[in-house]
Amino acid sequence: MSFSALRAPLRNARVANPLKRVSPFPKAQFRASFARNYSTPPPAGEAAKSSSTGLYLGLGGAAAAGLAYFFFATDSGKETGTSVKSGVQSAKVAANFVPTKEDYIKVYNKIAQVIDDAGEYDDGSYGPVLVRLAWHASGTYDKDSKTGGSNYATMRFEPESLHGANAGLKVARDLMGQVKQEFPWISYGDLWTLAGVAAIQEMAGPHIPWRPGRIDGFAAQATPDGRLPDATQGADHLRNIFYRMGFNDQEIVALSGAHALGRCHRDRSGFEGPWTFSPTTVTNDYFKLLFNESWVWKKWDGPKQLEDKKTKSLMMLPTDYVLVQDRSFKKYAKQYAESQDLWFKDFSSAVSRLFELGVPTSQWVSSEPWIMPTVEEQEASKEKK
Ligand code: CCH
Repeated sequence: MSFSALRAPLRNARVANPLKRVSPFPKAQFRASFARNYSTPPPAGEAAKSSSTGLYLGLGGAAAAGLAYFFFATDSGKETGTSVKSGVQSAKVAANFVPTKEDYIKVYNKIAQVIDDAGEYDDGSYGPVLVRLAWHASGTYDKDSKTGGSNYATMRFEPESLHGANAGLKVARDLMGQVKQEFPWISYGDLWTLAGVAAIQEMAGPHIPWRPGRIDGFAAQATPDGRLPDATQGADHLRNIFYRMGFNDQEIVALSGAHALGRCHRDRSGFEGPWTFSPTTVTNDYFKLLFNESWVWKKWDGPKQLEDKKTKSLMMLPTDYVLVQDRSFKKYAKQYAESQDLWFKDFSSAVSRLFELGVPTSQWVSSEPWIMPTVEEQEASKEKK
């Protein structure tokens, strides 16, 4: 497949100056001032609810493949009982229903609608927080023990939902809970990763090859705290974390470019602010800004982070900044700053792999990942017919 086919078209014209980009979403126009410290207060009882709502034993693509249910792995009698009941409900749905790619496209479209329907939330889009959900669900993978990853969607359960790194993700899990009600046959792991794919593609990023097959598991399959990166650390830590998942230096840098999107929230991670001026559009601005701006340590009462000297409105985490300090990382960061096409290509394949971590090959419903068409591409193809 040629790379141009991988790349989702931009919805709207962009302004050449990266510091003055126009967001493709009218609603998501970036706020000119950063007067608000954070946009969305933390929901009460973060994660407490999701851990009980998440017991539904989704089957998704795995059901389509005729895989067995995971009735045996259990934490408590209550959980087993609820899961078996949910499993029976799923089985009823699944008995007469084998989802096709068209069905997954319907879920994709619903997610795209939810992303855009964000009102005053952050920069007018739920896209970035959904990308973070998909990444945190997948990034717990350990290649040696073959534990963690996106297969069992264990972030539905405590204590994983309460791990410090997952603060704020209840927003995203609750949103996907709504989508799940409309499409009860999809597994949470498939739903969350498909949401990450839809968010990247609908925010003008590259296509991310994706396929269904994840199954929902139990709290017992959750991974211990500490598997996701700590933003206060350096290059060695990044390597330890990402090598454990099976990624190399180039892929670490490519994946980090996701910080073109979204922002840090004081009440979630303790850090504050966006990385780029267009946090709802996938661009290589993150890399450009790392090289083109002067970054200085922010003087404040929060954790150590950098700010751009010129506008003091953008931020970089210590782990972002090591990408231009470490020699090996810097080489790739420079290439991505110089070519958005190259970054799109590498980002697409690294994210696709990330979202598949921890899923046994036998579970996939198709031998090759699918390209899910964007909403715009679907409309264009309808018009042609
Ligand atoms: Fe990240 N990320 N991330 N990140 N991240 C944060 C937010 C987002 C680290 C730390 C943070 C990836 C890698 C890393 C997103 C995607 C990816 C925040 C702020 C911290 C801290 C959370 C808050 O306060 O809301 C560290 C350290 C690493 C090390 O590599 C990778 C990889 C990806 C995806 C491929 C996205 C998107 C956000 C924005 C979320 C939002 O709500 O706006």
